[in-house]
Amino acid sequence: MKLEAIEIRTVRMPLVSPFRTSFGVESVRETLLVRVVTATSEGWGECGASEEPLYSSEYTHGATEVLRRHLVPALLRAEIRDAHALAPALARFKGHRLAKSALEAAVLDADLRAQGVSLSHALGATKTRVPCGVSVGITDTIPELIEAVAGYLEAGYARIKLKIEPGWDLDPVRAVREEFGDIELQVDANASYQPADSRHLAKLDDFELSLLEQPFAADDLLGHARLAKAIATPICLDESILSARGAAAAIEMGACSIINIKPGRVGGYLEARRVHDVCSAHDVPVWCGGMLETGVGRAANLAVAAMPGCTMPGDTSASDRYFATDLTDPFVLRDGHLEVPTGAGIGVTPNADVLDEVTVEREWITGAEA
Ligand code: OSB
Ligand code: MG
Repeated sequence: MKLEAIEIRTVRMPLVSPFRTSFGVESVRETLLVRVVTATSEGWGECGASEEPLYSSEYTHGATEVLRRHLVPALLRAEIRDAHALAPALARFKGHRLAKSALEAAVLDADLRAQGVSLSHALGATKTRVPCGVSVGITDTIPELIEAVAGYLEAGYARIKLKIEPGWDLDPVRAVREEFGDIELQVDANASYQPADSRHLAKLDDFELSLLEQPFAADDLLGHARLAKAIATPICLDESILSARGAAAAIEMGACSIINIKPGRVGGYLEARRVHDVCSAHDVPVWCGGMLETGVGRAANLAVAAMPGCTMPGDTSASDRYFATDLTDPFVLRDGHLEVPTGAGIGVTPNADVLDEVTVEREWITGAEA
């Protein structure tokens, strides 16, 4: 495939409500979109990075910089045959998985659109609609949390994930369990605990949670393995899993029994499929995580959520959970499910007017400059 030009756009979109986690509050989603233009088609990818490097070391301006200075010029010079050749062509550049994923997603979208094949088909997805969960941020008070959860349950979400941190764990979880009874409930600590907190975390066993996500630091696989032996609640890893090889190691060590797949975190949708396959081979359930994506990233994530090993509802929530106006036609929750796009590529295209309105920076890079 001949890549003619690549556009990088920084967008800023207000969230409908501030999203608070143990590492900070996000009120505006600042991220970047990549558009790839070929002789016969065009493709879009979204970057999971945010304004500040709080979830991982990547952040929007850093991702823009590594794309413009290193990844895009190298890709244009590499003259790759298809999207599968992108990761090998960029492998000498260490890290920057969120940035690489956005670029690969755009190339994959362009490639699949040219072939008239949907991303879900290309990934071997088997579902046409997927049950959706919602990730509920930390609130100032428990009544505010109860109100937020009540709204999401009323909207039909199939499971609730509560963000926790030291000082915001047992009481809010107990309150939600008591108020709403037998709902599917899980918690995400975003690496905010220490192994010394293990006895405290074991008290979560009282609440029959589906899982405890990423209690310890990303590089503490041993700590997670020890905790998994000490508590009944299944451990799920997010930040720790950066590749299919890493997933295999974490599973073999007993560091987790469930994995949250975020395509950006593992460097792209093709590696996400490999993580899925490793997990399926070990009977480890997976689910598709989220990074507060616009409709562009959400469409692609729905293809991941539709893969056969994704047996738990993911963080692929409807457009109105995030934005008043999405970049694409809105994804609407029906009966707790979102439909998996069936069109070629990711199956959606950003609305040009909305996109221009939220764009704060844009640049084109062509083969000539590379
Ligand atoms: O840990 O899963 C996480 C959002 C940003 C960064 C990390 C995480 C999250 C979420 C939100 O939990 C998931 C979503 O709805 O996109
Ligand atoms: Mg998480």
